Amino acid sequence: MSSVIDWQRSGEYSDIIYETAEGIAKITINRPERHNAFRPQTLFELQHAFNVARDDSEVGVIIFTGAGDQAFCSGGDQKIRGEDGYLGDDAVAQQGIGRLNVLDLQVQMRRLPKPIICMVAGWSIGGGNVLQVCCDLTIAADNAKFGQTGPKVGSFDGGYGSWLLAQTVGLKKAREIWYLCRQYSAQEALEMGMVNTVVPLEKLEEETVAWAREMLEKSPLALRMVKGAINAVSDGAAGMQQFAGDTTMLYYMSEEAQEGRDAFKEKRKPRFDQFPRRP
Ligand code: S0N
Repeated sequence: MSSVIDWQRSGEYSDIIYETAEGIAKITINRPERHNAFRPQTLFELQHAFNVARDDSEVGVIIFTGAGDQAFCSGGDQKIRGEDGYLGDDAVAQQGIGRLNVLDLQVQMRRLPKPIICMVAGWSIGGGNVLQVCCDLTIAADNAKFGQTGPKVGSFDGGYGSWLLAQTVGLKKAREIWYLCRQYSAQEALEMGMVNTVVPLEKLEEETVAWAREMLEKSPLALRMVKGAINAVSDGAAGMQQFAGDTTMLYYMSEEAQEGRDAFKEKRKPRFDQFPRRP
């Protein structure tokens, strides 16, 4: 894949790569020898990188991808799966306690108020495909293959991996994907609405960056609100809480809210009668 943009690398990571250019952050899982399977350390680093991208006011769109052209991500690293979750190198793992920390990453991606584009070459499988489903948009290369393996390898995702997938591709198709554990081509994924477009592998980054640039021309607050609104429907009270927080942020930005703050600081009664009672 040739690069169409001058990525600048930053951060100290072992399992991922963090790069930025032109208002776009690119986060890459970098474990190609395991088809970019994630372990606890990978997920800690991904959480850190997504936070960096969230806090960077220069960044408007995030691309999430995997190293190489063989896989976006093959899910949880089965070689370090313990009795109750995935074992890492940290103090918790030393006690023999496993983690299921991909769920924290999924929630973080859903709540992150900037669009995330999943850029998929090769495999998008298991918990990796759930991460793909959690992204706002997906651009697939023509060599991409999608599927869930849980019932084959002794796991399942009853959260976003089940019902968000069902919301994305429909109930019958979601059941088929989970019950049969088949693998689907990029074209099939497009037809079932799991991805937005399919492009030749050599055009993958070019197309993804083009979509990111197109979004960067749009109003950041409008994109934030649309993401929050779409997710609020499926995230229930947590989604509404996030969306309500966004309305509070907008209210803080108004002169009306600032009058309340100023009146408190100036020890006077607020003059809210200067603001219209809107129809
Ligand atoms: C992707 C597959 C189909 C590709 O097959 P292919 O092309 O024949 O390549 P391989 O030779 O199999 O793979 C190349 C090398 O990569 C290693 N590898 C691949 N996938 C993994 C993996 N997931 N873990 C560890 N290693 C992996 C291969 O072993 C090989 O290396 P060598 O030759 O050195 O052995 C095929 O690889 C495949 O089927 N992979 C496994 C896919 C899978 O089952 N993934 C796990 C599914 N489950 C999850 O993701 C957990 C769900 C989860 O995260 C979760 C859900 C709910 C709540 C919490 C959690 C949580 O865990 O946090």
